[in-house]
Amino acid sequence: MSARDDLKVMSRNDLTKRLVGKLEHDEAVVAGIGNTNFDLLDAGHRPQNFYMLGSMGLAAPIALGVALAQPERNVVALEGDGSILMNLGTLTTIASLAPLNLTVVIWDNGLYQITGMQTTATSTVTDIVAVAAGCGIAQSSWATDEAHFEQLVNNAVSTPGPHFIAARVDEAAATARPERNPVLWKDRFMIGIDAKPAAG
Ligand SMILES: Cc1ncc(C[n+]2csc(CCOP(=O)(O)OP(=O)(O)O)c2C)c(N)n1
Repeated sequence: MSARDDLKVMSRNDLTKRLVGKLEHDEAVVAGIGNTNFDLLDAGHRPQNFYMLGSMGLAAPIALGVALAQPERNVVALEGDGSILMNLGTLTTIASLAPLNLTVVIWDNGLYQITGMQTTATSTVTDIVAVAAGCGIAQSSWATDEAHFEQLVNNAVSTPGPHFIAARVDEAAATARPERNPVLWKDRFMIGIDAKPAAG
């Protein structure tokens, strides 16, 4: 039993679109493997989006690196519960380095959905917000409904972080798929965040 048990299950795709709708400037968004990056693309490609193809648990550390390298830019990591569970140590690093411009968003469906719906520990015993707070990310919250999620995102992009937001989400099948070309996305992202000049 965890605090998660009583929370509203929301549409992952809808929440992703609400999040992207709150971005006003050149915020970088780093999305983890599978549904998180499928839905980010579905919300409309932005040059400042990076789609992690292939490895779990890397959205938050990549986003951390961008946040540290570009302290003037707000950076958002989107990650599934299974993926963040695979790389929990990154939460302690984020808490220790405490970048003011980083927000981690977790889509918690309690599943390793895209590899066959195996359940994760968040479906039973683990409260990922309590984990993040315990790692030292003081501003860690569950989103209780869509309006609260938007309020948390507004707060995250306008006040000093790091912020950690988790939402219980559904298992709807994603429809968009980024082209499976990691170098292409890396290059586009680097150009999008001014880390590499656009080819003349
Ligand atoms: C390091 C690593 N281990 C295992 C896999 C296989 N794998 C790919 S996606 C996935 C499940 C991802 O679960 P989650 O992050 O919760 O996202 P969901 O599929 O539920 O949206 C697994 C086990 C992988 N790609 N990388």
